[in-house]
Amino acid sequence: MNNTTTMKHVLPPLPYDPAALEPHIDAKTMTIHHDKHHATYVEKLNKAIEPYPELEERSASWLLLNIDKIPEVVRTAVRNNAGGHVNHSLFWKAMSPKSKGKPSGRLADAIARDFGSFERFKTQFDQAGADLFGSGWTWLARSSHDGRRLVILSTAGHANPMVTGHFPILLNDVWEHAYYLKYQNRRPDYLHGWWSVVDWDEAARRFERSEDPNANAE
Ligand code: MN3
Repeated sequence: MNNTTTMKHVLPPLPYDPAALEPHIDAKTMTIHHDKHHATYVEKLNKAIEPYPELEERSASWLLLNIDKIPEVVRTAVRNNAGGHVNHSLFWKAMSPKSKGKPSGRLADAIARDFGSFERFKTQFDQAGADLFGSGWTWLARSSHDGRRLVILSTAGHANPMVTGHFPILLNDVWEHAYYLKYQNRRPDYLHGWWSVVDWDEAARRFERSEDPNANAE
């Protein structure tokens, strides 16, 4: 039976208008980023797993966490495109036009404890993003070891720190496609402006969920 029109993975809608994050992220960048880049990762992921019905039942994060179980011929495609899908799905939700500007509650306490202060955390996060060579992501994540402390990580391509036992709390896309139309080579300006659109309520919810060792990190 030919059932190839059934698509398992679906592009989630942007949770706000593409112009909602202006002036920090422009509408054209948001539209291309979501409607073209993210859409293509979803499309290519579905295509890669199409010959393997047993994989079509799996979530994108399951595919990343079990990459050694993926047939070798599609493993790279699954790693890159499931990673692109998971990371971008988190990224849209990590931002909001109604940013509170800083964390509150237990997440704020944990950031102060693990980085010294919120300002020091921001400086280190920006530095990680500026230092990342080529395309990748910068993360605030919670380690599953080291007293479950918060750490700043960078990953290349669409790698996700959940595969190394870290629960993502907050992430920034440092691929050029995330900022080049507006900022060109001025990546530090993009990183700086991005703080104005961080959804700290979402980060706080993820921090709470990270308390549960069995929580799905997707
Ligand atoms: Mn991107």
